[in-house]
Amino acid sequence: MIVCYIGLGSNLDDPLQQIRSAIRALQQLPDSTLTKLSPFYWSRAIGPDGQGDYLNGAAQIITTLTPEALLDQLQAIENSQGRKRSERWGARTLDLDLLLYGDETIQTARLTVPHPELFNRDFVLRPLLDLDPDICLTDGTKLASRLDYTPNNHLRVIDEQLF
Ligand code: ROI
Repeated sequence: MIVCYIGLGSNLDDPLQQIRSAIRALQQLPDSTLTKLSPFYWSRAIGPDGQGDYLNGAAQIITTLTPEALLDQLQAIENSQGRKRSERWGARTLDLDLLLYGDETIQTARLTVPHPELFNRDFVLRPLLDLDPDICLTDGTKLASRLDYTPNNHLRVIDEQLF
């Protein structure tokens, strides 16, 4: 069993409902168990102006799926919730990013793990650290040591119940 972390984000078509439905889908992933969910935050969009705020959080799962099989599952969930990949950095109904897959480093055409933007985004790092404050990369980098250096996207923890 491998411990994995998945980033969730939505800023279109009722983000609260998008994330609720994504959580239900993650609970039903084959050969996997959803073990923890972070608090969720509203965050200012990185990308073209005029987008609404994003709802962001993270999930911990344990799985026997390979990284590619897990990615296929995550993309199927995104697609089933109407994900379109049109504009780069444009608004989106649902984004599910494979952030960490055990302590593996993966570099293929489809997949870069650890996620390349991990250190640049507080809306990814903050929820990840909520799940595990001691989390480290294989090279020994403590993720907690990087939070002060990420740009501020003005995270506000949400009041609503998601799960
Ligand atoms: N901005 C925020 N705040 N949260 C996201 O999840 C997010 N995802 C993206 C881009 C368009 C880069 N901007 C984002 O893919």
